[in-house]
Amino acid sequence: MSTSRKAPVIVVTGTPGTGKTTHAELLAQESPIPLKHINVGDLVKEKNLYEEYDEEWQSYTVDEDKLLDELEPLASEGGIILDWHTCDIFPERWADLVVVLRCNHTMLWDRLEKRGYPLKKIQENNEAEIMDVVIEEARSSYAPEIVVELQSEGTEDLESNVSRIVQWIEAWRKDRGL
Ligand code: DAT
Repeated sequence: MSTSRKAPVIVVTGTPGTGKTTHAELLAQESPIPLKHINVGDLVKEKNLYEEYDEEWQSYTVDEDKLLDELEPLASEGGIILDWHTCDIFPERWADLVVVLRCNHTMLWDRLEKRGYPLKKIQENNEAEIMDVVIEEARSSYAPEIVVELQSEGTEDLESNVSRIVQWIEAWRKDRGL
């Protein structure tokens, strides 16, 4: 929570496949103020912010210090959407809103299968969704009033979620006299 930011930092999180990137892209288009969509996974790859690539899990082991250094100036400035499957490494002061997307696990399984994930990675993520891993992480890292859990199963969810966040942005700005 910062008093100096003129535009908010919105964290969009959730198990892989719940719809973070789809939401972040639409939100960036529909926001009343410019918001830059930062796909943290892509940033990690582009800027080599990882320690190694894990062949078995087909994923990068993120260098958290490097990642936080890279993001710090952007978060201080505000006007960003942070799209990542975890949120507990971000300092609490960065986030103005934390959106946790949820999806039923059969649908999630299909989405991850279509993405070509290896079976164990599908199973791990599916289990994480069932066990509420990301929402619990968000609730233990941020004030309850800024954490919002939203269903992301169909296009109607996507549209209503994004319009809800747009309304939140308008209220956030009004509260600050912007
Ligand atoms: P994430 O960024 O969380 O990994 P994504 O945005 O890439 O997820 O979405 C994964 C797939 O599921 C993609 O094909 C779009 C689809 N999808 C996600 N949320 C959806 C929704 N609410 N309505 C329709 N399709 C959705």
